[in-house]
Amino acid sequence: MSSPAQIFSANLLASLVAGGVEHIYLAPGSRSQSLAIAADQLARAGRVKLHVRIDERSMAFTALGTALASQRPVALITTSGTAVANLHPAVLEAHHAGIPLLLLTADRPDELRGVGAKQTTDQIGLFGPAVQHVFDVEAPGEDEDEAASAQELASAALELIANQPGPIQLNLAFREPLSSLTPDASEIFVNAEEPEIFYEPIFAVLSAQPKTAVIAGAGAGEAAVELAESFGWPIFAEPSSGARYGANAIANYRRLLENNHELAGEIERVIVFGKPTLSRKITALFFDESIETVVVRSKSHGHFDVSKRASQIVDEISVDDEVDFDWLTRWRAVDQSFEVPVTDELNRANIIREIYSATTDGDCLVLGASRMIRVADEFAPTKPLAVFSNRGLAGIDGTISTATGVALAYPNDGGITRALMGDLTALHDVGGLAIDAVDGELNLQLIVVNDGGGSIFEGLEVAKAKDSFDRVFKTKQNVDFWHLAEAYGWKYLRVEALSQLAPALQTTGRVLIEIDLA
Ligand SMILES: Cc1ncc(C[n+]2csc(CCOP(=O)(O)OP(=O)(O)O)c2C)c(N)n1
Ligand SMILES: [Mg+2]
Repeated sequence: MSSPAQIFSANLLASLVAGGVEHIYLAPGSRSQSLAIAADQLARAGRVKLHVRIDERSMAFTALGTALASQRPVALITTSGTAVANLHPAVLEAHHAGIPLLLLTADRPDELRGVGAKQTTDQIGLFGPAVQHVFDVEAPGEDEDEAASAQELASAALELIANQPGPIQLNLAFREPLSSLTPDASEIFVNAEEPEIFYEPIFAVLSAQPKTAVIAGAGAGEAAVELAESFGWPIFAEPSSGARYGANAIANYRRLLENNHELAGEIERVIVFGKPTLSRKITALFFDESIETVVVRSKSHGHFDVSKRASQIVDEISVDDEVDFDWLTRWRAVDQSFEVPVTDELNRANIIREIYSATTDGDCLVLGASRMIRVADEFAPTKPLAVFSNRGLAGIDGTISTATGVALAYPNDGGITRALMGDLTALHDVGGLAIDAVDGELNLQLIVVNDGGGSIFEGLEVAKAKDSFDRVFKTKQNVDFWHLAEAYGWKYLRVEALSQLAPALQTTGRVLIEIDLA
């Protein structure tokens, strides 16, 4: 006999898959058993990719990476209780970076809530404003048409997420019997309709005169490049903007601004795409009273207006006259004059150069938070590459898992996912090294710049008080990355000279590359 829980779960997952979900993540538990069974059936039939993890926190970041790289909704299944809370860090990042996650959180039915039943807490409202919607779904029962209501729920969730990418919680109560072996989800085929998109773009016609710079933060995308190239404006693009390429990209913008080059003083207007967070000098432009700020709305990162001075918040831009291309010519010349001579020292700038030169079409990069992404912003060449980073909240958590999720979304022919991070960032997510063998062999490199703690804080005033600094900021660590890699079944390479880096970057499979900068 089929249990109502199983009928509901089989239809829900079959409908999500029909509606475009390609990856399901699962961490096991009893309350969510009907969902697990349905997910397994769909995966065995080749209709979806299922990834099973032990730790929900790491699982959620892996799902985040997959959704970030594929730009498609990814479903996550958890049991009730603390399992749900473990999704929270990734949910926050997904909320702030507009990453589509469908959280299927199993729960007890009404009669078991608030009476001390085990593994039961208030799961509605747990994520606060970090989820854009919570569906509080009652336990499926004998009398209802569970198949139809599950299908309606799936299409409502997919429509919401298509209109506003971010996390959505489907809190699903289940009553005994919690599962049955029928119906088989893989035999359910649902006709999914394309979700309706409710979106009205705002057009703006700007004056062609002001000397303009385009600023591309995280999630900016190619629209920023198109605008800059159409009107001859220089573009200052962060590494994970998806816009750091093309003839208008000013590779050395960061050093140029930091040196207060006079050309920077001539900027009269900035047009912002995405969420720029890496450079104080860029933020200063938004607060400069003599500079007009125009913000382009981002579907993923909301509209960025830190100084609350945006003269306009728009979607598409045209200009009223011819623009003066001499402005761009001057930027290009100054950009070239800021090129730094290349040495053969093992330093951060050269690490970035080697990684960018090894990475080509079909490969991709994941950049952890902290120091190295800033070094990339300063020294990375302009080159059209897929570069991902969690800049919604810029946490140092979940980076190994995010990179794994990106690699799982990129099952391309031999391409390599290279994830660059600091030592503390790597240690924060050691659990992410545990990968399900069923996921197959991944070409995934974890490049850990080991400088013995959090060196980004060396820029703080307190760094002068060395003892205090070492204890409460630097957090020195002595973890043996070789044994760590061994324990989790990863290859391990250690780089102590720059000449060793390029060959290490050609390693296939799963490898942890430790770069010794201590
Ligand atoms: C979850 C989380 N906790 C704390 C921080 C604050 N934080 C920012 S950078 C950093 C140190 C990172 O050290 P490491 O990964 O070794 O990078 P490094 O700067 O040394 O290259 C910390 C603790 C954060 N961003 N996210
Ligand atoms: Mg460090």
